Amino acid sequence: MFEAFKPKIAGGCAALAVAAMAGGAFAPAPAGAQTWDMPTPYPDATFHTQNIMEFAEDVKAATDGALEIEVHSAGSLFKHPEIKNAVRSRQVPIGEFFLSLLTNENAAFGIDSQPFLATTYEQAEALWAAQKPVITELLAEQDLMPLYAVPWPPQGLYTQEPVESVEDLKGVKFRSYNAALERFAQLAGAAPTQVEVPDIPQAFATGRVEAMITSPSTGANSKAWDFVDHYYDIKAWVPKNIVVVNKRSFAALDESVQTAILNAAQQAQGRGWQMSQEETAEKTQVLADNGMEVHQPSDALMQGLKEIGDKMIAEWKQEAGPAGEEILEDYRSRISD
Ligand code: PCA
Repeated sequence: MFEAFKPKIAGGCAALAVAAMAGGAFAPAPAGAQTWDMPTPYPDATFHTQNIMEFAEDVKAATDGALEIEVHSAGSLFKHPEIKNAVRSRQVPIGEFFLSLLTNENAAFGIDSQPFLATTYEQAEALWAAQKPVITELLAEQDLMPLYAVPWPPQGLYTQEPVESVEDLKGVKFRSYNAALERFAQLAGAAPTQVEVPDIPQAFATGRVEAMITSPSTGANSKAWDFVDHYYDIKAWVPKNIVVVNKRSFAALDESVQTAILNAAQQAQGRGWQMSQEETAEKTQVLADNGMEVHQPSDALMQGLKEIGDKMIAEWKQEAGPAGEEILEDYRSRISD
């Protein structure tokens, strides 16, 4: 069990610390510094995690140390699928997760993982602008507030054997990370299995999976060249991580601390999008430098994958109903401007 706020001894003043503790696990220390535990799903070398560490430093600096955010990366404090509920129930005040994991709660959360809907950063930005108001309301129902969201680089295909068309994916054991990717793999005739990022090397090493779709970042950080030879730059979608805060935890902070968090979040969002774009070419090069064959996909492969994407968007619309239609319309108006 973790306390949302850990009172700290400020300036060696024991009386203050005692007073803070008497306030109970969830009461903010009246004058001393406090620490927020922040669970995140991805390893330290991930640019998202590095961005969060900078965010934490910015908050500490802007509040003169009044609020310290302690980052617990790679699912070390809570497993990835538990992070959202841990923030919701105030076991921790803040956390990061893969936004489209919540698609089972509402299809609006998963639109950024729909194949070939938004495949560039510009489109991803328009999609986020259209999606944000809807998911902000949905999260508010759970006492959660989004602080910022940052995309992964466009998702590519990693395989052991060359892939000329979708048929070549038949029966292949495929690593999945959310419901949309699972559906995508199924429709391609592959056999999907859910595997979190820290477990990727082990899953390949033991033969549980033979192929995956993920960013050049996750491929490079997982040393994909140890397991697969081919990378296809299919730019399938640009999914996001989101950082959320518990609304009650946030409301309990001094206004100046709240402002510091919001400012740092805005900076982290801008910095994160920039880092993501820089990663795309850099990490693709790392794959090549380590001996992987980096390919542009064949027309036949892209056509087959896009047919799967069309089917999935139709299914998504059914599930998302009028709210989904609204997001799509807003998105389309933004990219046609
Ligand atoms: N990396 C994460 C999510 C998307 C990505 O590029 C993963 O593979 O799980």
